[in-house]
Amino acid sequence: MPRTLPTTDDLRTRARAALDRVGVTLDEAVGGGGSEREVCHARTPITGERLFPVPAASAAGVEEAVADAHRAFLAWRSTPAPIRGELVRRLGELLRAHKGDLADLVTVEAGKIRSEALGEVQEMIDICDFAVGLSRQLYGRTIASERPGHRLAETWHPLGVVGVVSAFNFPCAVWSWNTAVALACGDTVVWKPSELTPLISLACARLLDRAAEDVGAPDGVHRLVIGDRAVGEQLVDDSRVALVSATGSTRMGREVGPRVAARFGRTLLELGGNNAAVVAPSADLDLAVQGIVFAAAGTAGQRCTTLRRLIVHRDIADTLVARLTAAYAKLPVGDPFDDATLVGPLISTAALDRMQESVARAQAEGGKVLAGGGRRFADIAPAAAYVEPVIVRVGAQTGIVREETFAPILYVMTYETLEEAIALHNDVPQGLSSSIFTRDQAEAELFLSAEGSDCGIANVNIGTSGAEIGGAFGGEKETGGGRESGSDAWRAYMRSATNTVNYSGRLALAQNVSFL
Ligand code: UN1
Repeated sequence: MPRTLPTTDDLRTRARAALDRVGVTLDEAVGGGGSEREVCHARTPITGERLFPVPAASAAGVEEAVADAHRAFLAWRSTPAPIRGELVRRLGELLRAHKGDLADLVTVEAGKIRSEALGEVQEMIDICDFAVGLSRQLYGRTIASERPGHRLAETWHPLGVVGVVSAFNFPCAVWSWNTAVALACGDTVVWKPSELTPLISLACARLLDRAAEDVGAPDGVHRLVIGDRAVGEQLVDDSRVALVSATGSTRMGREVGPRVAARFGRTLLELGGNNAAVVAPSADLDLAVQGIVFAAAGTAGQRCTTLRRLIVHRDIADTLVARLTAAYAKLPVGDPFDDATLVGPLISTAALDRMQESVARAQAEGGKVLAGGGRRFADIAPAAAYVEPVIVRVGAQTGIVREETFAPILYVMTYETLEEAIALHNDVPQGLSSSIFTRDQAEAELFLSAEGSDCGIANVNIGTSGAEIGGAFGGEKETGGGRESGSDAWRAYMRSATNTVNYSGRLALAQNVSFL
């Protein structure tokens, strides 16, 4: 088990080297004109300490960024979609060339273990490939007209400037899902990343700028605005921002949604999850244990798709729980750059406080802690938050179990009938991801049916996290209803127009209406 941590100086050197290779010069890093609103500090959860000051965009800088993106949109929307795809193809090439550098920055700033950081960059590469293909597949339908000599069709047009607001836990993949698809769709993007991850966003923005230069795309197809809540609010309230695609807490979405709706803008919301897995008596327990441990403890419980609730048939509950607690006892917690580590740090000590409060609430509500909870490395890195993932057995789906705590806490409950399990499963405010472990096909199909999981993602014999980019990603209820990434999520980034073309030479009104 890793016993030491890198020093903040080591991490600074590593981050600076990655930024250099990508082409980011920190001193000139943040464009967007005007005086700076304030300085934001890049920091690392590996030691909990600050790395570099990064200038944040001023109000004037945000205004300029939106104006630039809007100006670029007016040209970009008329660029043929397959030509737009060339920009995304070039971005994908640069992401491939800098995969290791970007993964380094993800690990430094978000604390992800190496394999997950590389996986996040791979998601970016994958969505670029997807969006290049999409640039030749923005299909509209031709519809049978009720009138002779008429053609009825649907056309998809670019929408405008897309404001992308992303969170610390997927500091670059979520940006890429939005940006690669938006660019192929003919939109331009203004990105407000999490204040906790400015360096990776500078690196991504630099690579996209380079791609735009290489293919001759208009300046302004993408702008980065680093800053606090005020920057996000400016995007939310700017009527030139046609779509606000925001990933974060349900609390954030509750503010963003109505504000954008008040100006009749569009939103795409990816908010909290409280994801569960049902484990049926027929489940392959070897597979279930592996799937559950990755989904619940992976990324230190900081995915929106993290497994937070386990609903286990009572006949196998003790066996499964014993196997899970044994697996948890061996989980290597520590330096995410160490290949042996599986659980890196939480993003902050504030996140650790919230985790401890939730565990205490669960205990007060009758829960029993079966594994984990100990803090690690507090002596050598008091500003960092390393914690052993926790399993809590609960008797009922009480208050805290119904909330999302962004930390590795797995609540375990039991059930007797599948109907009861599904009812428990759906009885939370959130609706992002779900899964069932079973070898009984009828059970699996029921879980996937209209009477089954009410989530945007429903899986069989695989955990709740780690979706591929090819499917649409998002969830229902307090998760916000948005769909990003693959399938036909692109439609959210475009506007459709219905066209009726009369080539008959005479006026025929629909529904046989006569007039004149
Ligand atoms: C998120 O946590 O915000 O399905 C996104 C997954 C990843 C994306 C998670 N592909 O876990």
